Order: sequence, then structure tokens, then C-alpha cells
Amino acid sequence: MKVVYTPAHLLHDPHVEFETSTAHAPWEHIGRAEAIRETLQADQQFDFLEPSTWGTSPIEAVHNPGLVRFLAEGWRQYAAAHPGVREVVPDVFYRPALRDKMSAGREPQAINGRVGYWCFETTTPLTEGTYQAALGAVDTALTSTRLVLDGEHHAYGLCRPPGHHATADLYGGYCFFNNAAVAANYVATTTGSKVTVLDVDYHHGNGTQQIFYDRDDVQYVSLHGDPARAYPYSIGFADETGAGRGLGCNRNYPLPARADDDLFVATLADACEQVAAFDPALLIVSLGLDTYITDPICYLAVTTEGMRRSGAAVGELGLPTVVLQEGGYDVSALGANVHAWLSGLAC
Ligand code: Q9C
Ligand code: ZN
Repeated sequence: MKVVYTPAHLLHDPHVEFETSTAHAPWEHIGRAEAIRETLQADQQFDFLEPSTWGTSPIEAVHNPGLVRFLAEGWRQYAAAHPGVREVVPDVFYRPALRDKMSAGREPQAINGRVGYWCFETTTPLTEGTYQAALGAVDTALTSTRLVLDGEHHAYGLCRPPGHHATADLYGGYCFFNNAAVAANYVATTTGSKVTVLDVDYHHGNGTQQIFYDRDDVQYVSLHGDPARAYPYSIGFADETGAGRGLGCNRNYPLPARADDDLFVATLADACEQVAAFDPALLIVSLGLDTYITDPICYLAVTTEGMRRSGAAVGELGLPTVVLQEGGYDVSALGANVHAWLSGLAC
């Protein structure tokens, strides 16, 4: 199987994450992608290549160009206003309700206001190299997708930073650009055929759901921790099924805490029936390994064998498949879990 990887992710190297009212070392860090790279490189079955450069137009086909511009220049503007700051986190958030009964607001010009206008939470630091790393993750997703469009049955994009929490207009949840959504939109708009994004990360991919919610050419199907208790808390419920033309093209499977291999794989089999019924020409998997039993920030109980079974269940769909890396925070098991999932897929 071909693996697309770029060392550009090393440029996104935050040292602090503000979460649960504390500052601590980031869960999302460079060691994650390096652990996956080392494990896959030790197996001859995986054939590594670097992505080509795609520029910002496929990104702006999905994201607000204002978000792209902000991520390109925000760190420099912040550093000029606040010398010595290493990572940028908002301290004020633009909330539409601030302007109730008034006309829509405009993007602030002052940098502290700008950050809170484009970012929705505090765990996603913007650093000097973040924009270059985020572009590299999109390039990785698009290059893996191109490989499958050109005839590879499967390809894996080792994207970092991850993408599925980024909405059309907002970044957050460790995500800047929505790698899977950019890739899915690229396939749908350039080939005219239907695409499914199947999201098996522990967290609901609120960004991917939002981007495709009113479309019938891209289906979004997600298994995740129940948003009644799990991040992102406000989205990912089973009754969110799409809107307008997209009604019926969004499917959510919230799972109870401690869901084990059998429950996860049985739910995935249901989800795969929805995928088969949609009949896409190509499948994109948002692969998170944070469903793992000892993940430090998540509460499902899937084992490494459950990862292999999950990959195999998706492989049984028989679809051309692009697998893109999302979350997974037990770094000691991350490489083995990705390896198990991809081995199940390709078996
Ligand atoms: N107290 C991904 O797995 N922190 N993102 C939640 C809860 C953000 C996870 C804080 C978790 C984002 C790609
Ligand atoms: Zn996650």
C-alpha cells in the first residue's frame, strides 16, 4: 500500500494546550505522526512517497478564503503585536449572539479579535509553522486521493495536523484545514461521482458534517463517543440526518462509553450498509485511533485486534479507499493500531 507522508508536519510543534482550565503538554504533537511513520516504514508492504503541492484553490473550494488568509498571516500579526509569544490561542471569542438584533458582524482587524473570530476553542495553538504544516496535510490528503483516482485500490495519507473538526469558517479541535473534506470535495467536483466520508475517529467530525450537510453528492457517516458526554458536545446526534438536498446523506452513530470490539464492529457493519446503499465511487476514511482502550483522552474500549477487524469490515465494501489520519493519543500503541487497521483493510 502506498503511504503519503511529509516532514512539513514537524513545523507544527506547539508546547502547550489549554484544556479543562489548565495548561498542559499538547496531546496532539509531532511524536504521533513520527510513531506511525516508524512503524509503517519497518514493514516492506508500505511504500512511502512525498505529496505534490496543490496550493490553496482546492482548500478555498471548501473553506472561507478569510480563514485561509488568517491562518497564512495570523501568527506573524500576533507576534508583531505581542513579541515573544510562541503559540497563539484566543482569549476572546466572537459569538454571533453578541450582535443579536444587529446586522452581521465583520472580521475584527485587531489580532486578538481576529483569532477569536476564526477559532472556536482553546486547544488548538497557532504557531509559526502551523500554516505550512496544515498545507502539507492537505497536500498529503489530495496526493493520496489522486493515487486512488489513478488506479491504486487503497492509499494512506499520514495527515498531521488532523482535519475533521475544522468547519468551512472555523478551526479548532487540533484541526486547521479539513483534509478529508477538501479531498472529498475535490473528487465530487472533478469526477462528478458520489463520495462517502466514513469517520471512525472517537470524536464526531463536526466540520465534515457541517461542510456537506446540505449536499447529496457527499455522504458523511460517523461512529463516535456520544456527544451528550464527548467532545465536541453540541453536534453528532443520531437525529442529525442532513438538510435540503442532503437530507438522508448524513448518518451518526453515537456510542456508549467503554464500547468494546464487538459493539464497535457491529455498529460499523450497520454504517457500512448505509455506505453501500449510497453507492459511492470512492470512499474516504477519517481514521482516528482514539477509540483505543487506553487512549488517555477518550472513553471507548477498542483493542488492536478490533482495529484490524474494523479495517477488514471497511475492506469488504470493495470500494477504492483513501484512508486519512485523524486522531489517536496513546502514542505507545498508535503505530501498531494504524498498522492493524490498514492490514485489515488490505487483507
Ligand atoms: N475537555 C481529534 O481527535 N479537546 N481531535 C477536548 C475536552 C479537543 C480531538 C477537550 C479534542 C480534539 C482530531
Ligand atoms: Zn479524535
